[in-house]
Parts: sequence; C-alpha cells; structure tokens
Amino acid sequence: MKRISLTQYLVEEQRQNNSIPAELRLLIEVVARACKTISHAVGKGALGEVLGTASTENVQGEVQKKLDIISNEILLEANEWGGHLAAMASEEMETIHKIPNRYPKGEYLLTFDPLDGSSNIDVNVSIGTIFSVLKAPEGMTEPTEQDFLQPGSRQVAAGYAVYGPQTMLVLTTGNGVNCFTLDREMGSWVLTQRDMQIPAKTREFSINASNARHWHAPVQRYVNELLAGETGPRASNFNMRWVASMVADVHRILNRGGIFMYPADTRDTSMPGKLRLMYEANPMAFIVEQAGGVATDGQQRILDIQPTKLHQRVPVFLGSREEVEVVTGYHKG
Ligand code: AHM
Ligand code: MG
Repeated sequence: MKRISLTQYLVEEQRQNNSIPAELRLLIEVVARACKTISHAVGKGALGEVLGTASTENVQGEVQKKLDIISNEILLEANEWGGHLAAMASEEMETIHKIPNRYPKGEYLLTFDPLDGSSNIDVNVSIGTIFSVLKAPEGMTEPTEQDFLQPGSRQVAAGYAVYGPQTMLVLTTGNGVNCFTLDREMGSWVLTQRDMQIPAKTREFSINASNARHWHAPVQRYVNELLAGETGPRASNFNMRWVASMVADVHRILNRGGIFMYPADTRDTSMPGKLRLMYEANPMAFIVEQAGGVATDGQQRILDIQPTKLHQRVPVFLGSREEVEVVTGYHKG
C-alpha cells in the first residue's frame, strides 16, 4: 500500500483544488500535531498520572478532569506561535484566548473541545478532540468574542481526533471527508479512508434514553416508533448504541450510518440541549454534511444557526439523511 501522509494529502489538495491556503494547511498540521500529543497523554493513563479530577470547574460549571486541562494547554501552546491564528476559544475557557503580542497574528480563528467525552476518561473508553476553523472577519484588528459568532456554514475546516483502539483524525476542508490513522511507531498520520460517505438509510440510533421522561413530544414520538420495531409504524427493527463520547458515536455513524440525537428537553429553559454549538455541533455538522448526511437542531440546519454566545448550547440531530429528516419533520409538524 502506498502511504499518503497528512502533509502530502494537504499539499496535493492545495495544488489540485486550491481549497487549502498555505496558512490553513499549517494550522491543520499544528492541530494534528497537538492531537498526537494528547493521544500520547491519553494512552499513558494512570502511568502518566493524567487520570482523575482537577479541583476546578469550567465556565459551564462542570468539574474539570485533569485531561481536560492538559489537552486544553497542549492545544493552546501548539497553536500560539505559528502566526496562523488571531485567537482561540475552547470549552474549557470562559472567554477567547488572543494570540500573545510576542507572536505574529494570522487570519484564522480556532475553536475546540479539547477532550470530548470526559465522563469516559477514567474508564478507558474512546474520547476525542473536536475543532472548528473560521476566518476572522475582514478588517478585524483586536479579536473579540463577537468575531467568533459566525454561522457554521462559514467554517473553512473542521475535524476531530478519536482516541480509541486506534487514534484517528477525521478532517474536512469543505471538499469531502477523509480519515487518517496515527502510525504510533512513525509518529505520522496516514490516510486510511478517502471520501467517507454516510449511508442514507439506517436502522441504528443513539440517544441517552435515561432522559426519556424529559423529552419533548416529537422526540418521544420518534423514539417510541423506533422502539416499537417491526410491529410499529416504521415496520423495522432498530438497534441502539450510546458511547457517551460524541466523537465515538459520530465516528461510528460516519462508518456505518445511524442517527445521533442530543435533544433539548423540558428541563432546559434558557439554554436548550447539552452540546455546544461552536465547538461540538458546528464542526460535527460540517463533517456530517460533507459525508452526505444531515444535521439539524430539529427545526433548521445546524450550519445556518446564527450564534449569539460563545458557549451556546443547541439540540442536535445528525447522521443518516432519511432518519434525521423524519425526526426533524416531527418537530416541524
Ligand atoms: P463533554 O464535552 O463535557 O465531554 O460533554 C459532551 C458529551 C458528548 O461527547 C456526549 O455525546 C454527551 O456529552 C454524553 O452525555 P451524557 O452524559 O448525557 O450521556
Ligand atoms: Mg464535548
């Protein structure tokens, strides 16, 4: 097998499709390198003394795990000095992180969830990193939170790394979705899946069913139909999977189809849903659409939502086209 590295892939993409400017290429390579470092820390586990809880809370009032903080630091440090970014924002930081004055500034904005699936860290189940890249608005001088509040359709790149039995990087720059596997001996990312496509039909769904009593009527109706199987109105049996790491659930869906749901529920008032728009829903929606799938908040395309807050939450329905359209239709109806 001829091995194509991430670098070679990006250079060839730039040449053939002119879709990746040199600065964006550098940015992606730096993020990928940081993910390699995070993968290494994750892999050490107790031996690296990286497991367990830190004594701090993040802006959403969630207790931070040591690896949440370590991963955030790794991404910040790796991306500060390259000259490709104007600012960064993260699930683990209350406000934006501007590039310090000692370094040159670039034209991109990076957002990330440094370690997604935190509840799985200490039990050795797949976790990941999610990232999204936007262009800074024309004429921006000092970056502010406001500059990040662009709809997901304006993303120029998005991806995730999944730290599982293998470490993989899934990437889109708006020209399909490709997957790279980390060669741990060589320390390089190798292209292992080109142009990933989500099957339009599926018989597999993902939702945290322990919240069922709080769901709104459209989600109750939809999931009840799936559970009724052959004898219900959908006349088909469905299987269920829930890893509780969005990266792992989305990765499965990219490979074999499925629908992933994290709906709003009756307990939410000001902030519907659990997942965050800027660094979870938007990058995943971009990837899913680029792989032929659909991503909505129940009403509209996630990528069309105009963000109003950096840490805004949003209901998420994504994956195989047919099923996402059914549940979205129930919301609209
Ligand atoms: P996190 O970013 O704090 O890890 O939270 C996001 C995660 C997603 O990866 C996952 O889909 C969801 O939370 C799991 O939620 P639950 O604990 O309700 O199963
Ligand atoms: Mg997360």
